[in-house]
Amino acid sequence: MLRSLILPALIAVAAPAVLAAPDQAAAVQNLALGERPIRRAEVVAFVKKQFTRMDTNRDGSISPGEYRAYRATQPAKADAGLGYIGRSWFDKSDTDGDGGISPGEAQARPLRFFDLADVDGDGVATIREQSLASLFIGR
Ligand SMILES: [Ca+2]
Ligand SMILES: [Ca+2]
Repeated sequence: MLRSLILPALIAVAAPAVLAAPDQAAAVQNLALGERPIRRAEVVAFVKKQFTRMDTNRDGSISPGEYRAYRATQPAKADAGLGYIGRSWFDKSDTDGDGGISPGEAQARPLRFFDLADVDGDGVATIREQSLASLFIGR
């Protein structure tokens, strides 16, 4: 419960920094694990971009049809890493059960995995930290 209050605040703080650094934002192609350190703000930026791509009718919510369409064209799991949309993504992400995925719901799980990886909580998941988390991610 507490987490659901804290996360939006963190997101609000992290997002402008990404927007102010277009070079870094543009470099966010994927969130593959084990290749380079990943910043928490990158996860937020990636999921936002991905959400926009998925929400083809631009109603601010991902429908089951939009989810399936994206799944059919997304990068391979190893390339997408933290951003991979798995088979159970929709059911696990729709935490309020309203049949759509909101931006907040879309961010919650990847950020949870990120926080799992970022053991020391400094906002960066090092390659070493990612290798530990990859044992849990995708299960
Ligand atoms: Ca939509
Ligand atoms: Ca929902």
